[in-house]
Amino acid sequence: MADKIIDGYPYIKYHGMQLNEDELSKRATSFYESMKSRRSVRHFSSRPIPKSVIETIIKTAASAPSGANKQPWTFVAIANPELKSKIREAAEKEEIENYNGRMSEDWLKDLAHLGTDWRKEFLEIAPWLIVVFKKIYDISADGTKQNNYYVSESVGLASGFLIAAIHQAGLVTLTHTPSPMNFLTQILNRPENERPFLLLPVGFPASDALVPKISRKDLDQISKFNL
Ligand code: IYR
Repeated sequence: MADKIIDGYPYIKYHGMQLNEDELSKRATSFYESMKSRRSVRHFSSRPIPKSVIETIIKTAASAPSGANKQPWTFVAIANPELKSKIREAAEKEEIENYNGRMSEDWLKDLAHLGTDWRKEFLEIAPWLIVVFKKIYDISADGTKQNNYYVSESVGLASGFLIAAIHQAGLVTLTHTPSPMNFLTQILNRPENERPFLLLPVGFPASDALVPKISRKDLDQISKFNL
């Protein structure tokens, strides 16, 4: 079918579903059941993951909505061992400072039950690292700056999609935010319009992986319904 033109812009038909309530409920429940088993995992297996799987996961992330559809993100996927070692070394250098003075006593107390510390061996063990960069502006082919909008919101949404895609594939990740993380710009040689946003190791969990015994808030603690 030919595109429909409105105000000079092309539109295509959106093929949505019109499910009955039973089907709706089944689908919502099944996705919830799947997503609620997701955990941030810090103990990785070094078992390799095909590049094609990482490509597909990134395509899912990039299906997220973004301000003015600018898609202001770059996903840098790293399997190269030398690069991973460089990233680990630089991240640990910052984290040593963080855990030994830059983070407040309250912050360290809030983290104690998660068992985190400055050591980030997962950055070398996990077969892939994905670094999400946000593009604070775009550079067009002729070198001029182009605005992006709601960049952090957009890249946050894409990162959520990325984490969901990793989980749905049967893999695990951790949203790691070494701070400051400008070392990623240098090591990965990214252009000046890109800022590191998140660093995610991706892989299978180690066979003896442990996760903290923690719970999620109840629905009535996190929602209000106005009928
Ligand atoms: N970036 C540090 C500290 C850290 C901070 C928060 I908030 C966490 O939820 C977990 C860790 C680190 O990665 O160890």
